[in-house]
Amino acid sequence: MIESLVNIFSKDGVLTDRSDLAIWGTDWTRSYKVAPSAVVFPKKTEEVVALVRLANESGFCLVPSGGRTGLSGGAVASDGEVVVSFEKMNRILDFNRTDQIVRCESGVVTQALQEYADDKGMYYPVDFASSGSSHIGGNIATNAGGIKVIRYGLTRDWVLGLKVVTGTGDVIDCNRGLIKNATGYDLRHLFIGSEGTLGFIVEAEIRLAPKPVPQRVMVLGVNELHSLLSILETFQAELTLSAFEFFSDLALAKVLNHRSLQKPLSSENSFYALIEYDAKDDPIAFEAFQKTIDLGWVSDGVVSQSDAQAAALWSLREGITESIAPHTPYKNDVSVRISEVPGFLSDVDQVVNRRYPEFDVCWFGHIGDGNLHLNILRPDNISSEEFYRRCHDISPELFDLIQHRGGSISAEHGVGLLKRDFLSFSRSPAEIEIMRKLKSVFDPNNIMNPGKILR
Ligand code: 2HG
Ligand code: ZN
Repeated sequence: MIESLVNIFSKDGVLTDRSDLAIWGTDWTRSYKVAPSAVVFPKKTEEVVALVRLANESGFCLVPSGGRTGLSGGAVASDGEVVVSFEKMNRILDFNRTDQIVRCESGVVTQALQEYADDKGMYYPVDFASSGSSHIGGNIATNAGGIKVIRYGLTRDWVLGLKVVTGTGDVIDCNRGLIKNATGYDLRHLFIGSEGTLGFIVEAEIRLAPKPVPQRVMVLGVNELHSLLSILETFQAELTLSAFEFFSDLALAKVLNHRSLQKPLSSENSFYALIEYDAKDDPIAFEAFQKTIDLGWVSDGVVSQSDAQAAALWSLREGITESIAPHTPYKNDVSVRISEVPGFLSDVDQVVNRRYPEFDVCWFGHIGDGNLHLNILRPDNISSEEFYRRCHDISPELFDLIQHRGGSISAEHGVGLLKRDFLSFSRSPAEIEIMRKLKSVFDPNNIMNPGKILR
């Protein structure tokens, strides 16, 4: 197999050293066995096609790999697969100003796309803490969300075209940058969020937005979890928000310690809301702020006076994942519709207190999208394996609540390996059966990221 791979990618495009396999065979999850047999680095679509044909003929499996920042094990290779890294397919190919579309290869780093858009006087609004390393191909494969979804939507909303190599080695151009295209099934949307189980995304056409007006960031101290939604509604009633995030005092403490930062407020609060809005709306935002103080929902607040201060306030939220990483947390990325959030938060609070009494639980997330990140932190005296197993065993109780409220067990991180066995809490047997049939159409020999999403 290695010889055939070298024929396609030449010697320097195939890695088999144990240390390289350990790097490219995994993502940010740390709970799964990592055991690929090789890593390859295609430079063009033809090489991807040749690889897929070879894999079908020879019967080996492929795991697509982007920036490897995933949190659900979607890019983990545990069973002798060949990892296909797109980091050498990282060219931005062109920008059409009339269409406001940029065409790029899938290995372009999210931040590079954001900077390219900025250079062109435009804006790519999908943003998250891992923008500096995640790839646009990975974002598409997981339909990544992030911190601006409340205003700009998810990755799906910005993809106008996809070039894909399917699991059978066919190359298809989905939608070709069209805004309107009513010619039957939109295959583009099947690949968005498919986590590399149907084919390889090799190129994308991404719509850009006009540059936003200057933004302001406010951080508010909140004492009760259930006040968060009332605060959101108060602000949303008067102005358009670009973000509405929250984090708990434990999350804040971890970031302050990890990044050696100062507290944003002098008061102690159980929770914090981070709100971003157009700076020109300051008077309206200050009025809303006063209202939330008068109603007793907010105790204190701080507003950015400069871009640097706005970035400093954002780092309190964006630094959480890396700050808690040393605790190898068990991740939950769950969502319900907005109207269900208050009831859901109180349900979750009860489960957490009852089932995780000996674990610290770190609450944060995109509450404005109904999306909660619940990270259970591993105590030092429990091994990672034991901790993962215990949390996994408790998960169904949390997922029952989500099912009951019609929510999702994975809001934006994907199913991967972490949520695979729990898929039925969010998708019906009929849906799962259709998903299986779709998989067998695009990837009849099950060579594409096997074991992810579906067992
Ligand atoms: C975020 O919102 C990311 O910061 C990561 O989705 C969430 O670490 C997590 O659980
Ligand atoms: Zn998130």
